[in-house]
Amino acid sequence: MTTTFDTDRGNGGETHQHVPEKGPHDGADHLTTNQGIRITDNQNSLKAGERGPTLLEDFVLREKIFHFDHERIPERIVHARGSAAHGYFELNDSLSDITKADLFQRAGERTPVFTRFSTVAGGAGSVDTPRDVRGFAVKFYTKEGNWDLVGNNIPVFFIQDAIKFPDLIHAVKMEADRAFPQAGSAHDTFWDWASLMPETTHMLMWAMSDRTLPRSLRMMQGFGIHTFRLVNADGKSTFVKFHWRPKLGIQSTLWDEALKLQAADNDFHRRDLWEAISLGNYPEWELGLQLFDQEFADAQPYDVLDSTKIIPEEVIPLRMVGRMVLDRNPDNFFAETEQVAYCPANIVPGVDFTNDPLLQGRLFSYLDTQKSRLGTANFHQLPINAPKCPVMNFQRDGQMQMSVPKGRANYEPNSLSSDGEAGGPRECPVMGFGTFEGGTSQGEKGDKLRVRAELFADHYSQARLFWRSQQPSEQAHIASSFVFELSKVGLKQVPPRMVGNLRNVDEELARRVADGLAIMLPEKNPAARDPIDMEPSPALSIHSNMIDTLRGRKVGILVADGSDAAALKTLQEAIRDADGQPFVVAPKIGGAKLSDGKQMKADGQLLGSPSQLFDAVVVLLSEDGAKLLIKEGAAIQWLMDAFGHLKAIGYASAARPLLNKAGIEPDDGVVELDKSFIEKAKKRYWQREPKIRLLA
Ligand code: HDD
Repeated sequence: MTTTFDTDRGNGGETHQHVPEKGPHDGADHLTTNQGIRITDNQNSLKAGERGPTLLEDFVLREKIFHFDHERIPERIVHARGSAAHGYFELNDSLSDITKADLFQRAGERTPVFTRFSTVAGGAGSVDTPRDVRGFAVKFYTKEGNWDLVGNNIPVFFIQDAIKFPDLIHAVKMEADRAFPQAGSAHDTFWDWASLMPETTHMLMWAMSDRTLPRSLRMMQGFGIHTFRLVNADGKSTFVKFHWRPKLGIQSTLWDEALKLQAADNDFHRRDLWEAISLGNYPEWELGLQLFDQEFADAQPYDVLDSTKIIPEEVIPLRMVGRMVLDRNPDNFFAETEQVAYCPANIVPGVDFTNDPLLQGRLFSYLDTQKSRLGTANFHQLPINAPKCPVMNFQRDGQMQMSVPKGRANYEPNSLSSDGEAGGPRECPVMGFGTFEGGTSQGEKGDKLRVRAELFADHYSQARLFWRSQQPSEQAHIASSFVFELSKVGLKQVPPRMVGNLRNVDEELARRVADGLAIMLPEKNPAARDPIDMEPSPALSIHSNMIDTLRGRKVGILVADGSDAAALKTLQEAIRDADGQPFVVAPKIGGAKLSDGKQMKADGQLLGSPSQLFDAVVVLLSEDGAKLLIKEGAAIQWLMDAFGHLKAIGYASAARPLLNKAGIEPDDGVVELDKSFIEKAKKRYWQREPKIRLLA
């Protein structure tokens, strides 16, 4: 690797940019130490004699090992595993009537962003596809400074008050004494804690649904969760909730599929995001706003400052105002994805906080964590964190100070300019950030109290709303997830307590979970506030809102020697025409000799390309190919899994014996190959599930 200097990134000063080495003697730049000394030999340390000890004098070796020893920084306490990309936000509807934020003024204008997606519970090296909430953090580099919208792919949170966050995270992460399980909530401490905290119930419904098993980071929604404010030039405030809507629609995997994906590809989501961007299939989300005023807030049966509550879209529809496109992969994972430091307190004029007690606590936590993670109060100077607008103040010095402030002015006020020196920047009362001062009726002017407002005590109405808004196929997944998770709990008092809470959500759900665990239906736990029946919200269902498309999806095609070359070509073209990605799988990576006598290279070998990696599959085999693969367990499993994961299966008639061997029963999604396959491949076949799986 060679080191060059690139001054063109951010305003954080010079950065090292690593350029791949082109090979020996090909005119590449010289290898140097960090002091710029050219290195003659990068293969051998300096020794006393040919077989003698290595000498302390070898500064080239020492510097290299020293640097290597310090390459890691503490991983994030939560959201440690993540993947990110650069892109832009483009406004398509001016919001100047409701906010003075510069990025929301001019339709058509683009603001650069860096967006990081993450799992919550697992460590940085854990897998991509556990059942877990996904982080959805966007850093907007606006002309007025950085604005970070640090959200999740679920619109509510587990707790109402930040003081409970350390308890939540301690309970969900690997257990304190044994350091397992990694990256999952199916264990004693999480459910012990959650069952004692009825306010988690709404979020648990979402967490046990398919929302926590996204098919791709490109196919999930994002939410700012809290109620924020937008403030216009006249100082008028409007409440807002932020929503990101994926262009590709929401799509999730099945639980069995997610488990198998972990084995097939630890980096399934990271690779998918990287490859989509590399191929020019840029992921895209629309930004939608739910806007409302104090009068609306006061009229709701829940508190808009409570982060365990949504405002149904049917009540306040989304105003779509722009789109985010991610069009560039990071140049360096550590420098960008690892060192990016999001903070909900990074806000621009025209956007403001509310008194949501969860948000208020976050305003402290993130800045604090960056100091321990990145080691210095100057972390904002790292190129990925540096604003793309001027930064001018009198903050000085500190570890790893990268800028070289000039002159004597490091305090304010000063009168140095009257002596002809630079006096430095001054306050900006008109354009600067001004905290919204308007009164609200949220009680913030009262005495100092450690209490929550009365409406926060309703923990079940919205959990019930979520349950009642799901399709039967989704309800079966939720009930089964509760059964699975609670089946992993060894503390005998916990499952009945949890089911006792679920009786407040829905009796049928509680009964199904109790049956699945083979326990007696426990007493209903007393509710602090009786739930009310809210109007079901169809927008909360994934299954009824799925987009039938091949866009952004992959179709696996199994071939072997003798497969029909013309049929393969036609199929690949049809998939591409539908914006899908064909992926040819063969018993050998070198490919197969097709019917035209030509050898065709495969995209993946059968053993390393199980069908869970695809959204639909095709078996394009000749009679001989089918005879061969009927003896290959991986081919049979390939089909069984595709069927079990409710995917469309297309087949050439000669492949029928293989389908029979795999126990594939005919249904709407299993079709002999013709043009209709492309339409079939755009869907999942939920009606197949009860025939092949005993769900709770
Ligand atoms: Fe948090 C990271 C999202 C509540 C404390 N959080 C973090 C990240 C996301 C969220 C997406 C990763 C950002 C990245 O990619 O680097 N967190 C949320 C959401 C919450 C929430 C949507 C509730 C609505 N968080 C929350 C609370 C606290 C924290 C209440 C503390 C009181 N969160 C942190 C943290 C992290 C973090 C410890 C770890 C790494 C980091 O901040 O930079 O400060």
